[in-house]
Amino acid sequence: MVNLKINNVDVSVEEKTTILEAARQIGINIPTLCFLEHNKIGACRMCVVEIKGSDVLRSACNFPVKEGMEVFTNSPKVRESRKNTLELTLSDHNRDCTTCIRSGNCELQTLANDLGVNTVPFKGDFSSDTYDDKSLSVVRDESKCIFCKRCINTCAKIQGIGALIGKDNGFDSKSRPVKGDVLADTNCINCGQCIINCPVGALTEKVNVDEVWEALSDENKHVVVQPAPAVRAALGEEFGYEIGTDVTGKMVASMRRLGFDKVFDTDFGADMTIMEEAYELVDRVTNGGTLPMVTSCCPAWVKMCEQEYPELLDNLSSCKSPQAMTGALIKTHYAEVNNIDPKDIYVVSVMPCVAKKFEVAREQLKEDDLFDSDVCITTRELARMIKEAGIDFKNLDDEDFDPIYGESSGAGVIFGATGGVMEAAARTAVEAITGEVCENVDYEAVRGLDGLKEATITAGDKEIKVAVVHGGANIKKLMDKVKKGEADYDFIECMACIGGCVNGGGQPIVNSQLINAGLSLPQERAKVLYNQDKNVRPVRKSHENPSVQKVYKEFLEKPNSHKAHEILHTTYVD
Ligand code: HC0
Ligand code: SF4
Repeated sequence: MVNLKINNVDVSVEEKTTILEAARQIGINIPTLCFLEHNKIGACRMCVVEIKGSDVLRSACNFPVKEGMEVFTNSPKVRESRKNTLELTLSDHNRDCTTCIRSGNCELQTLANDLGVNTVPFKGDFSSDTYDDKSLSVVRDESKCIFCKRCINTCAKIQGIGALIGKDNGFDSKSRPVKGDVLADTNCINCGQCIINCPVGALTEKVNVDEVWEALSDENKHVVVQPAPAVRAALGEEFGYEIGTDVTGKMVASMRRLGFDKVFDTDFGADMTIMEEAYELVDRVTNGGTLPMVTSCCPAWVKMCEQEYPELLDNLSSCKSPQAMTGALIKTHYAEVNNIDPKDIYVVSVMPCVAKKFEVAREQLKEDDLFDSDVCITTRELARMIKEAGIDFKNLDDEDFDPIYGESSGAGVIFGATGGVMEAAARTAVEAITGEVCENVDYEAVRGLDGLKEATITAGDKEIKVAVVHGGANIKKLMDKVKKGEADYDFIECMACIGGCVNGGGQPIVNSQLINAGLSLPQERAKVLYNQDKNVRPVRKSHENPSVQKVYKEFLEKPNSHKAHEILHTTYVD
């Protein structure tokens, strides 16, 4: 152990602990702006501290403790230095806070308030006013970039992509596309992890709220909405609920207040995906199809596969994602049964993901000029719509989804967490292979946040080797092995975001101080979904969902039927 004093208080910590971590142990939060576990670069100089005997202020985030050290986190010298640095940062920051999407949830704004910085003495033009909104998912505003490099290192280290790099030197340094002038010209996979790691409003989602308002006010349109599994696990955060609060009932009620004609559920589509995907797997395993089969419901992973692993495109499941399946069934079966012209139906997807904005626009997800889903907004955009409409979210009574396309199993809801698709698929595939009812449906081995999870699932005399991987860099490691024939799996689940969709790029943005202090967002939000699976949903297997059974009986005949293939399966871009 190392013994030191911080602000005259004795502290004893393990070797190699940083001053930042040591201070936290005695309840002192040293301010940070650039620091993240994967961005320990000491660039923002917000976390500087004074060490007795040294004239140089040190960055607490990457300076290790030493025996006998005396640290001051709040001395006049420290406070003055932080203020000067913050003023300098603000001098090249477009401070239009009143109209900024991150106002109220901006780490720079919070720091300026906390540190009492209320004037900016420097004047002059900003070093860049480049505004890049060509991507369908991510908008870049260089006038807000503070060059903390969080996005750069998230994209490179966590996602393994490297679509953003630091360009230019000194005062002009900004995060910029690795090639060309716009992010859309790079290998960006649209995951939006850069957005949720950005402390300011330099990276934001492409906002599609106006299209939704327009549809809602069009009397000739039948407007239906489908929220993804993970939305209900995080939407409450935008209304002051604790992280990990289930707000499903209020979410549904608020959607009705917004004026949607029907509130359906992507979880229903998740059950449909499982039906098609589990039978596709059984077919590939028993009839010698391309293995390993790899899930295709994460559009950021699909884009990565198309760009970097074209030789593995046959490994991708041909199933459309739940979001697309729900939309496709609404525009076919639902339209037919309710005698509505599919052209008059407008499907709004609410997703925890900004890559889904890219997915809804894919040509492959279009039939007779009609897209499966018409527009995709994020959890954050939904929250803004609810606020704009003046809906008192907290005081809404819980309501239920509308029948058939709003009914789902526990298997459908766990899709939103890493391992969920695999577990859901196992529940159906095992019974499809053995023809027997399986009592134990908890596949614990594929749950949790390990970057790579492996398991062997037994179905009668068959053993199915599976892997679950999340985070772009982890996916790449695994896919490089698959490419070389070094990975002996039958089925792989890939989700581009760490923790799966619960931690998607469209989810509420949480101040990094909480995450740096040990909060596991994916874990807290996933608990909501696993609780729904175990304690709330009437059934836990996709094939036991009565609505799924009804749709097959009335419309699709059976999983992987000709009709199911026409409506629910897709192709990829080589
Ligand atoms: Fe997901 Fe999905 S689980 S990708 O992670 O498969 O976005 O939540 O909606 O489509 O269901 C996101 C979340 C979805 C889809 C589902 C899948
Ligand atoms: Fe990188 Fe994902 Fe951001 Fe694209 S969306 S720049 S891939 S982190």
